[in-house]
Amino acid sequence: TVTQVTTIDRIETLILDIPTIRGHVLSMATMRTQTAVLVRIRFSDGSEGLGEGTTIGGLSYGPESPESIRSAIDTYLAPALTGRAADDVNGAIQLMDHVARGNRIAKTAVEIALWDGLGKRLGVSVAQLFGGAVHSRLPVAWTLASGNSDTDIAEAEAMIAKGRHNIFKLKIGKRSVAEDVAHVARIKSALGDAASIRVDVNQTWTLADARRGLPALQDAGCALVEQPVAARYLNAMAELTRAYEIAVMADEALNGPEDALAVASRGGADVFAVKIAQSGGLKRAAEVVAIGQAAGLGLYGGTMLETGLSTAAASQLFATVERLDWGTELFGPLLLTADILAQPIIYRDFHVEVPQGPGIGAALDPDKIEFYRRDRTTRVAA
Ligand code: MUC
Ligand code: MG
Repeated sequence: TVTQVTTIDRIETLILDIPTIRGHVLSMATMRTQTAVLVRIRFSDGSEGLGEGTTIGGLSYGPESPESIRSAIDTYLAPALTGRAADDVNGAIQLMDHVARGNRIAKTAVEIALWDGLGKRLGVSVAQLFGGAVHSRLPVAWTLASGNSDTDIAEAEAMIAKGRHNIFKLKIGKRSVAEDVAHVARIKSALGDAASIRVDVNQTWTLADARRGLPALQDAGCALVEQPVAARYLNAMAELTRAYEIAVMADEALNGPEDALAVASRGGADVFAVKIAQSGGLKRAAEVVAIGQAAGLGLYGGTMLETGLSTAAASQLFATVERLDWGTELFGPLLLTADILAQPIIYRDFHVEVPQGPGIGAALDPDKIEFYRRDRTTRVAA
């Protein structure tokens, strides 16, 4: 008998633009839509795998844009992978690193689809492929970023009352340090002990700003500050980590395991925000987790504000991590006006539930895909 090896037949991409439920005001951009690059891999045995890559605010967050993600996949990654053995995920990861430098989000979107396909063919979850889930649900934060303190307080109170979130990340860095600290202090004093308050500066402060900002945030009851200064200023990150009790979290500084090692060995953070896309995929994210664990750092499951698809993928990986001391922020689908999954991700009792079922545990709603796809209008007009 001849055993047919299942191969990668086709790798298809699609761009979706989905409006957010409100303006999401970050130091570098205000988001009114989120753009997701979807990947669908068709395998020779008829099985399929789904993946997704997103960034935040076009090219303002990092070096990849939705358009570059799509073109990296279509032009370089897909042709290299087509025809290869479907189950050889490690081989695909190595080949992608060989044919393309960087482009971590693009590689992640493809890698997720490979894991998803493998899990579906084997009838097991992606968490199982990573050794098995040790959690069925994960604590989940919400980001307050309406741009207005009163709106943020009302939003947080509603979230607490609904039992949806009691961990809040405030986006700061757009206004002066003094104004930002006053904003954080107002929100913390309104919510009190009912909420854990953290901030994300998204690299905006100088070291001098941060030297004033961190102790003031600490006095205001803020528990953690994420990426206060530019990612490359590891000396400054290390100084801030040593100097104050408030926890310092590395986010943009963590582009994969090599960065994780550099940040950990330089003492550049108390906590790692682990993002599957910024890490360069689920496997690389697992390596970032391992380095954080080995260094005795706190861990947090980060997001690139993905739809339910990559939120499902991320939760599969984070479900395998023994301790996520700072929880997760896998709230991406809730910031969007539409969930593109046939069965939306479940948020309950201040947690996100890890989807069950084979692969990443997610299926698309075809009507939503049709409605939000970027090329819909051009196709209709043609
Ligand atoms: C970031 O920098 O952490 C995650 C949550 C959110 O609101 O924005 C992101 C990006
Ligand atoms: Mg961040």
